[in-house]
Amino acid sequence: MNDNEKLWDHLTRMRRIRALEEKIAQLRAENQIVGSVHLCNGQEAIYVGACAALDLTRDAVFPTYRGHGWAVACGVPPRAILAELLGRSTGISGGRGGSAYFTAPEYGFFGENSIVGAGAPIATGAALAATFDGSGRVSVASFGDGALNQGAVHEAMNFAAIRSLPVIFIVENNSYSELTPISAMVKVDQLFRRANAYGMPGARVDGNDPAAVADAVAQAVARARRGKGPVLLELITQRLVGHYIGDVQHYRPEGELDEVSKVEPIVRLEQKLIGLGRTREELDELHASVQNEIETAAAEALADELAPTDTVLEHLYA
Ligand SMILES: Cc1ncc(C[n+]2csc(CCOP(=O)(O)OP(=O)(O)O)c2C)c(N)n1
Ligand SMILES: [Mg+2]
Repeated sequence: MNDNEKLWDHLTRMRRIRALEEKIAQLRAENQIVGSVHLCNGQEAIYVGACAALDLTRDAVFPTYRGHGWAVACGVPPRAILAELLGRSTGISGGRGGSAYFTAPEYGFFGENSIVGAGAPIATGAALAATFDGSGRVSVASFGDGALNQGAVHEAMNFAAIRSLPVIFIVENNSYSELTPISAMVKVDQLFRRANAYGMPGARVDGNDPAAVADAVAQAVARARRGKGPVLLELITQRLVGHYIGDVQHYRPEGELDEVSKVEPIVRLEQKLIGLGRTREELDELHASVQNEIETAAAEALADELAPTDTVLEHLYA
């Protein structure tokens, strides 16, 4: 693939994630989907860029509750994600995981998690296992800016560094932790500099540019596969929606959403592709075809059977 084709592929995947999130928002508003849902609109370039640099036949991604985009980027079919959120037995986790807890290890997607920061020690454990099993696997722990203040994340980064484990810590810095700006929580605004404290490299990357993300993650992966240990990547992005569906976002300064909408990753990538010779018609066609794909997936998932209630306790360990 040349650069133009690669960017087109990134755009297709980012559009697929956005269309899925928009459909999920609609299904939640209609109460077809119930419960708490966290969307990733605006952060798509991170998932698409990072997954382009991974070998998902052996690498493992550990996302958060805001994980639908990671799942799509890992290759989980949107239809299986929609069926999952709709509580259908055809869902990727049998309709038992829902929006925040589904898992698809066969795609390298090792489970969402609603405990802020909890993916970091799990990913570090998977990286430790990789040093024994000869798989060459690299683990990716992805979490938010707020999660960087969790004790478990510090412990995981320190352990990974001292053992030189093949794990990449990705901070999706969307500048908010629920309703609180990161500037109200930490004195140091360059979060990647915390890597120094553990003796690992850290870098800040434009998280709204999939090519920049892919480059940074590819370097980190190559380093980790050589046995050189972890890296902390701070990817700067914005979420274009509330923390959860229903969040009225009163905490946002006036005009902020308008500003971030101008630099959001899909708009930017489309402008770049036009500069490379693509036409507005081609871009609109892509948009329509991806939306159509998601509409079909949703219609099919809605027609599936609900997961049976008599098996609700299966696979439950307590
Ligand atoms: C251990 C723990 N503490 C608090 C919460 C409540 N909580 C849910 S999401 C969230 C914000 C996390 O912000 P960030 O890590 O920046 O991720 P983002 O939601 O922005 O993707 C908090 C505090 C939780 N789920 N788990
Ligand atoms: Mg955040």
